[in-house]
Amino acid sequence: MKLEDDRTALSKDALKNSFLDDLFYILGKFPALATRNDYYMALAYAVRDRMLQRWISTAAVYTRSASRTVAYMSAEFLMGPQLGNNLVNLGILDRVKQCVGELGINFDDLLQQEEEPGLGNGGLGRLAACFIDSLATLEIPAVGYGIRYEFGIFHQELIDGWQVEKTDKWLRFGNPWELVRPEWAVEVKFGGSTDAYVDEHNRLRIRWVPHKIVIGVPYDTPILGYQTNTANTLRLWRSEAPESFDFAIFNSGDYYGAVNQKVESENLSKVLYPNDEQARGKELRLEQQYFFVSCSLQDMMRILRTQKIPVEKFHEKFAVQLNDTHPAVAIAELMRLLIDDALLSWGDAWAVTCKTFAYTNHTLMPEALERWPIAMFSRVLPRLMQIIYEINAHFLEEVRIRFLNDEERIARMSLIDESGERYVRMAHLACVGSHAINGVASLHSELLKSDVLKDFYELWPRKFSNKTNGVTPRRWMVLCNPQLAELITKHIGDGWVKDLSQLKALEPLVDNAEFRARWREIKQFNKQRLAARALQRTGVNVDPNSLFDVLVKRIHEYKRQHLKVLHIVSLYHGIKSDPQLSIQPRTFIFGGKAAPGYHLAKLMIKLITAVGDVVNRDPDVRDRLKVVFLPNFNVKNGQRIYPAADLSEQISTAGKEASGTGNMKFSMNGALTIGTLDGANIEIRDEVGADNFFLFGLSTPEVYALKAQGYRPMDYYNGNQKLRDVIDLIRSGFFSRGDPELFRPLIDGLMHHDPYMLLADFQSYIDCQALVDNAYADPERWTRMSILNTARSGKFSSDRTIREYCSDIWHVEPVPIHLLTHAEAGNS
Ligand code: F58
Repeated sequence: MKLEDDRTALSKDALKNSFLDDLFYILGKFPALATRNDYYMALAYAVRDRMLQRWISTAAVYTRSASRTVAYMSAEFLMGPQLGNNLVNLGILDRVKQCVGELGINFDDLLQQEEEPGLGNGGLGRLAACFIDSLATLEIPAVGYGIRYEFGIFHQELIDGWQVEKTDKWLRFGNPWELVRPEWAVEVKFGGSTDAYVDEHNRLRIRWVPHKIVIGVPYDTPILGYQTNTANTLRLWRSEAPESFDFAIFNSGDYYGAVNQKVESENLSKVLYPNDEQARGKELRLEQQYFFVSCSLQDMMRILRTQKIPVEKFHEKFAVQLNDTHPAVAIAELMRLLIDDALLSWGDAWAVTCKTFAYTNHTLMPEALERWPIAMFSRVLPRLMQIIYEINAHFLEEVRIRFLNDEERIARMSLIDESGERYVRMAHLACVGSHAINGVASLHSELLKSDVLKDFYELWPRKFSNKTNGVTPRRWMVLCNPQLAELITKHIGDGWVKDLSQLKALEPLVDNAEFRARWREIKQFNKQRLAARALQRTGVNVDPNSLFDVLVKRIHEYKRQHLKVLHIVSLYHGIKSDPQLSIQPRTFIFGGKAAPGYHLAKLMIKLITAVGDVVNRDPDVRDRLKVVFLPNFNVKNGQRIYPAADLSEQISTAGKEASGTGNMKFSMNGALTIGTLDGANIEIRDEVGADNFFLFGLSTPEVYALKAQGYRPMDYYNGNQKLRDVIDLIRSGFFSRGDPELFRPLIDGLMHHDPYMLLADFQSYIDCQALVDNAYADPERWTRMSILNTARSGKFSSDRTIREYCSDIWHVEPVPIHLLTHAEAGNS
């Protein structure tokens, strides 16, 4: 009994004992020799023991229960560091901090030691991470299925103001949070051919004779809910070569050939594609997608067998959510497993499949919709190609009957794009094989219905719904902004952490001067912390009393980081022309990665840093304006940045950003937003009130109308002196040491094409920034607005989002877990 207590108890003494025990018996070190990483690992193992007790209890209950399980399939899970989050969810953060301190170790150093698993590009991957946190917190049986990339999103460095990519070796020092489960490995087929044969029962069957087989090995990470006993699983697949496969080559004496086979198989899960748009025509990417999808569905089949549930009831056990189209090949794969392996009829298999899947779309950019060349698809996945053709034949028959041979419509809707080179359209496959389709913010869902997926909406209007994104308040408030969390809890209790709508109770406190003062003090503290960090990382000294104006997200033309630059240059030009110009001192903070092959995005980074180099050095302005680009924006850095922001920049062209989630993190942490009517900005503004939001720019209908009437950016340039000054200054080479060529691709692009209409929105943006200045000049007014932003951000908890998915799409119920003792676990 004693032993059990020590390994799982949450008391200070027990935790301290475990920590030292793990240092001795897992790391094999004693304090005099222990490195900071040894201490981090020892603490992680001590925490993991507490989690494993919950994990085992959860597994025991789930194995016994027939309850429906959510399988969240995503090619990306941008988890961020685990230690702090697990401590928050276990409710022992402060206690552990104290313990570690008493042992003479700096707790923050240990948190810093963790290499974050950056297994995602941006919003989509981070959303998956927030969702699995909420699923566990709401006690919903769920598994996250994905890929255990050996290299996550690249590490960004800035050299001479240019982005340079370094590999992300996140597994270098080991990963204490995962457990490998080789006993549940599965085989995945690739390439080769198919043939038809008649089996011993006289049935016509298809055999897939692959060119290669790869083994998928599951690596499991426990995902703890906040103050619950639920610990769900994130199951990520790593690819390995099958041992037997090498034999033939080995025997022929081709040792290198055999080893190469192994290397090739392991390549599959080697690296995350760093594009935040479609990786066009990359065969390895298609192989990655099929690999994790096939592994995951086979895993679900194994679970059905264990629980003695017939495959006909697959959909009763599992609700599979497709996080965009990257896992959409799952629709064809489940059909293959049901038909070829489980011998269901086409009709029965199709009914099960459609009741299993639901699809979330995350983009409105037509060029970002995934499609695979037919030639490649057939070569890599010959059996799946056949199944997709068959699905298409059945589907087009339905369209034909419904719309009476409307051939244009049929061509538009077909799963196969035949307008030129032939492609498989993954979004169409996802729509056809799912019973539910959703967008991620209200405007986005409307635009899916009226534009991107219009034909599908006309065919199946009831499949469509909106699920506005959310973020987890555990990581994005409690963990990253502990002082604010404490202040809130002091005034309204701690119920808000699980029910964010309770933040509403803060509203009356805007009239409490003491509360406002403390609110400001906390923001100031967070700003000082970020300023210290900025100095350390960039050498730029920023003033924590200046307005922190922050733009952090992937670098993309549609997100318009260069519009922000135009604003900075206009202020710079303004001060140079009139040194008495009255403006609020501002620090412009940028962060974000550019896809390595996206040249214009990389040039945007160079433009930001080049403007920064001039502005930060110029004695006429440097006390009023500062520009910093914080390298390597990731979850860990985000946790320092959001709480320190005064102003959140959400300035995409209306109709382009599906939702955004950074916008929510800022607002929750008391930053005010300057933004367009795009994505979830609209809903944020609806919630916080128009008075507490800085709105500018064209609306989506205005953008469409302007485009339709023939947009001529030159007209804006010619008609606006200020805009001309700004463009001309950049174009002259002033920020590029006299080289007028450097930024020409960007500037010429704006003057002659400007697909994202920066010039059309320029004046409105500048005017709106003047209103921001005014508001910031009155600290009491600003603080009121800041408090109201937090108080009214309750809607943007991912708990709310997940509740909606549960009731409208997945039809799943909570399954509470009680903690098992050793003895009970042994008997179950
Ligand atoms: C993002 N998409 C949307 N894609 O841009 C953003 O508006 C939304 O808030 C977020 O999803 C969550 O819904 C996004 O991050 C990717 O990173 C993909 C990675 C794989 C290739 C295609 C893009």
